[in-house]
Amino acid sequence: TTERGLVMLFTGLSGSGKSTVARAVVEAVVERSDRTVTLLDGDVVRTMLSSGLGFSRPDRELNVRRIGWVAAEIARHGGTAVCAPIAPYASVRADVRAMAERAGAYVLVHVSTPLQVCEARDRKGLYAKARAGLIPEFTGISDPYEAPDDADLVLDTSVVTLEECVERVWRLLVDRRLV
Ligand code: GGZ
Repeated sequence: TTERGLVMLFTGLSGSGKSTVARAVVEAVVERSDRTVTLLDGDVVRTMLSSGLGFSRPDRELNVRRIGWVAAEIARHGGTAVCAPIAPYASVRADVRAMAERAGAYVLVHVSTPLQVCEARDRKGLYAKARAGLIPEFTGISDPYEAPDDADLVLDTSVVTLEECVERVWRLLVDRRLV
């Protein structure tokens, strides 16, 4: 039933690997199914869709709600939207779920890589800056991350390889008859 629209949201901390997993999932879905996929990745969204927004609670809420709205529109027309914002607030994720489910299917993936691993990786040096007080309201350090209790899948990239993450997401989509 590839005509049914699909929204997939990958939520997790900065450096958790959600963008990497999301990109690999997009590749797999494009290769293995007839679905057309739009990736709404954090960086691009913040440049194009949410330019001007910062990281206060209201700005994050607006950012994630915009992503959810665009994703739901894509799903409403039978497409697949893969989104990878931190999306730290449960209430906003619930709004996204509601918008998505009205339009098609919704799959929530929690990329649960522990903070200490994300911080040890510190690919962009942001955690060091946050610890030094140079970035206020940094998720996990000085700003909240509300872990979801409604995730369809939980992936800890410090324990599971990228390939296995992709296979687990793929199996979920197969089980739900979404691919
Ligand atoms: C968290 C921040 C912050 C603060 C800049 N807190 O690892 P990155 O760099 O590439 O991904 C992070 C990205 C988070 O943006 P999102 O749009 O995904 O966040 S939200 O869903 O909460 O709206 C990080 C960078 O932006 N970054 N400042 N204070 N991450």
